[in-house]
Amino acid sequence: MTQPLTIALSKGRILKETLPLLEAAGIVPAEDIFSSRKLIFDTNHEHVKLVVIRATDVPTYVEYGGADMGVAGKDVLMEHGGEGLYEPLDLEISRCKLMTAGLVDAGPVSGRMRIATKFVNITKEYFARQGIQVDIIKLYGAMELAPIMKLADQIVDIVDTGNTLRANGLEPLELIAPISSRLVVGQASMKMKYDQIQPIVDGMAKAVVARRGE
Ligand code: PRT
Ligand code: MG
Repeated sequence: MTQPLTIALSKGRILKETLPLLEAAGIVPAEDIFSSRKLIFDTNHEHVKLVVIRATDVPTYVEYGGADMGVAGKDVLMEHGGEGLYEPLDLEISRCKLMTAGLVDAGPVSGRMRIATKFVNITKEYFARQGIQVDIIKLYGAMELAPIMKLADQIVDIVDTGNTLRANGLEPLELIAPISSRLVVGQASMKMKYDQIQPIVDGMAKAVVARRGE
């Protein structure tokens, strides 16, 4: 029997690059996702639905079985911790870097460094691994502003071209991790719906390889 299958997609910049890979695996939304305000979409497969949600909510939905599988940035997955998830495929899309950054020509810091970021768990672990004690300040956006306003000495954020840093008088410092988007599958779903999930993983994997040659 075919069971219902739900795929959680990150809205925003990842979505546009994800849809062609899904299509290569034979899954096409029944209507245009970008011109709709709906959250749940039917597809060309009667039993397959797409939900389009905040990137940071994707691993949570998949972990708890609200969705069977999903697509999210490695940054989001690292911050979440990955409990309950398999990560069978690097989609090689939405590439960027997770980095520390600070003001250009910032002097040495006396005492504990203050780091502003939305990636609290990643930051804690990154500095702890080096035996450096830091105070972490959680922000939800515009991390670049924090050093300028003397809220923090450094930030941990996503860097792509580096233009955002430069435009604000900051420079990239250390690479924490190279980032790309990943396909994740809930561990319980993988057991229960393996026959439905594995062909989708295979189809997307083929598309990823084909894309490399372009
Ligand atoms: O925006 P929202 O709060 O809803 O969620 P989100 O920020 O998680 O979503 P979105 O769509 O902005 O990003 C989703 C994912 O895209 C991230 O989790 C990354 O895995 C990936 N990605 C790839 C990026 C970038 N490139 C990127 N350049 N995410 C963010 N940026 C931002 C970055 O935060 C910084 O402000 O772009 C700026 C840096 O870009 P450069 O080119 O100036 O260096
Ligand atoms: Mg964003």
